[in-house]
Order: sequence, then C-alpha cells, then structure tokens
Amino acid sequence: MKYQGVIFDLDGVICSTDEYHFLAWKALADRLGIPFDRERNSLLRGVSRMDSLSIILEKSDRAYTDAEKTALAEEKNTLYRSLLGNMSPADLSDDVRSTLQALRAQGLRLAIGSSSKNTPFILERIGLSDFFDAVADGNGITHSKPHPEVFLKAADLIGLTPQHCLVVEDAHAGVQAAVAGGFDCAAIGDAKDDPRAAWHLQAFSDLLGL
Ligand code: B16
Ligand code: MG
Repeated sequence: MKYQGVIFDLDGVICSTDEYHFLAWKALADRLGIPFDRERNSLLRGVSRMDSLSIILEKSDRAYTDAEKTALAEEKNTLYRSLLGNMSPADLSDDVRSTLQALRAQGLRLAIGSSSKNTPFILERIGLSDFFDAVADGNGITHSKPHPEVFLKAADLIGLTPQHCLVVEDAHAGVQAAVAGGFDCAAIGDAKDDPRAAWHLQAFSDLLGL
C-alpha cells in the first residue's frame, strides 16, 4: 500500500450500527408524530446526533426549544445505547477482521475517525477497544463531518500528514470531509460511487490491493 496509515470511519465501515440508529430515531419520530422512514434515515449517515435530530424535526409542524432538542437527542441515545448492548465481537465480519490484521502486519498505523460519541462503547462491544493506534471521535471535536476536523485529529494522533494517510468512508459527508482535509478517500457501501473518492471498494478486503 502506498499509504503509511489508514483512518477508518466506524459506523458503516468497521461495523454496522445503521439499523440501531434507524430503530431508535424511528421510535422517537413515531412518538412525536413526525414522518420518518428508511429513505430519510439515509440522510443521517455520518452526520452528528444534533444535526440528525434537526433533519428529523424538519418534518415537524411545531418548533422545539434548544432544551427540548437536547432532551430528545438524549432520549434517542438512551434507546440507541440499549440496542448497542446487543452487539458483540461476532458483529465484526471475517472480512473486516482479517483485513485489519493484514494491514497491521504490514506495519501501517491504524486509526478511527468517527462522528459518533458512542465510539468507545461500540469498540468495546465489538472487541476492538485496544486494537487501534488512535481513536478520534465525536467526543473530542468541535465540527462534525463534512468538516475534516476528526480526520485531521486522527492523522495528528498517529503522527502522519494527510497525504500519507488513506481515509475509509461509507458516507458522502465523510468523503467530503476526507477530501477537504487533503486525504485520499476509499469509499465503500452507501458512498461507494462518490466521484470525490480516489478508490471505490466493493469489499473491505479490497484495501489490501491498494
Ligand atoms: P452518535 P460514523 C456517525 O458515525 C453515524 O454514521 C451517524 O449516523 C451518527 O448520527 C453519528 O455517528 C453520531 O452518532 O449519536 O453515536 O454520537 O459513521 O462517523 O462512525
Ligand atoms: Mg459511517
């Protein structure tokens, strides 16, 4: 690989928490009488919790105060975290597990760059708390994707400049963030065909061919 380090998005790249996000947001939207479906859910991928809530509330016929919004986000997160409790190391696919091990064996520095404030909990659930050389997540940043802050922070933590790192992303907002930070991006899943990405992955293990 021509890069010295790889920064991975978490949700949608290392593991899939999409369904749990959807179920938790859907329960909240139903309680509030706001229309919400899987199509609208796809707008939330890679976007911060409060920005996700704002997108959901766009379809509401009433306004919410900042205090109400904070409480609603907390309500969703409590349900989401209880669903995350179902996750285990079995939620890490063989493809992801073996590819991570192969990249590690090549001596690459490996980091997480996620918008999620639940990153430490998710990594613990899937058994990767101690695997990565650095973790930059929603707890330590001011600007969420598509701002490049989380990736710049991850690169800094592994001691590399953006031109020596590859970012792996499944969200258009994440591809945009990577490119804005001066990184090459390998897009997978939902964002696979994003024209801003340098690489388009069919499978996670395609990383080994770059
Ligand atoms: P939380 P990623 C993102 O994680 C998710 O894709 C996005 O759907 C979610 O709203 C965001 O994290 C915030 O998550 O509520 O757990 O802080 O894809 O950047 O790893
Ligand atoms: Mg993602």
